[in-house]
Amino acid sequence: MNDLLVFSDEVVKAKAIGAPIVALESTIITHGMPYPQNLETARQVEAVVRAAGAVPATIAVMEGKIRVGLDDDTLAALSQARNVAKLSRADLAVALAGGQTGATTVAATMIAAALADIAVFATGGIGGVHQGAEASFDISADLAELSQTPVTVVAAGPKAILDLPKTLEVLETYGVPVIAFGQDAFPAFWSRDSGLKAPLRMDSAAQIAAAHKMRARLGLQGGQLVANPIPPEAELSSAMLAPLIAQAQDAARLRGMTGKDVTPFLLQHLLELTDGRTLTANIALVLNNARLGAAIARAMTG
Ligand code: PSU
Ligand code: MN
Repeated sequence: MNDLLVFSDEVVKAKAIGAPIVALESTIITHGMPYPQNLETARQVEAVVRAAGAVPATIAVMEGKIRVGLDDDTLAALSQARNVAKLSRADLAVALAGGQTGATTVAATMIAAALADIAVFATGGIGGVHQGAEASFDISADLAELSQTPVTVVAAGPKAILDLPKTLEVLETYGVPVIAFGQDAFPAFWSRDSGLKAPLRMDSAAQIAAAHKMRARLGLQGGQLVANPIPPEAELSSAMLAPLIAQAQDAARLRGMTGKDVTPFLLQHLLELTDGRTLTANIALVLNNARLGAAIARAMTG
């Protein structure tokens, strides 16, 4: 494994002293946000993790290696690169065997984090069950990953472009603990309240860390999903978003979008329909998740 994983100096040092580490994904950089906001956000997320007393490890596949912790030049290059591969569980081995470069989704980042012995991962939103999945069968590999890889993922809920009740049902079937942080309602990415009750609620990082460790003691596979509501001042109303989400879905259907292209297409379309307001909210919620991720990582080591 050592020849496949390449750690940044900062992560090597953190590992040597058992300091808390937070994994971060790269698909949000290459497919989730436009340049230059993607680069600014990636840097800010790392700064927030450091300010909160943990070490950031942004994960990507570069020339056939899993890089755990990226230097600023690599981050800058990734943020501007075009046609970067979006790597999920199905693609990871193929990309590595072929010496390729690509961004890791939530699923692939979880796999890499687990290999690197990193227990906590912060991102924006996870993939889930798409609207119309009963016909399209479009269910993100992120959900199956949460059921088998022991990483606690901090997100602002599944992206609001998804079918949230179905996403919760699949997570329940898979036995994934879905924990709303500090409230009863299940958050919906750009909005604090999806109108659904979260299956579980926790109010402290220590509780989340303890539950993560207990799963390991029980020999249970899989991780936890922490759904951290977007800060109130950054929230977008779901009433305002709902018709725009429907419009974006129609556009995706009309263009025959399928597979990996669906999520990036919907996010980009919504950014245009809201004059960038979904992007501003997305940035705020990622930073908020990075802060909570650092607190959980600290509680794990403490
Ligand atoms: N969160 C964001 N923006 C994103 C993603 C998450 O705020 O772009 C990415 C993640 O990498 C997630 C992926 O794993 O979208 C889900 O893609 P799909 O629905 O194709 O599984
Ligand atoms: Mn999909």
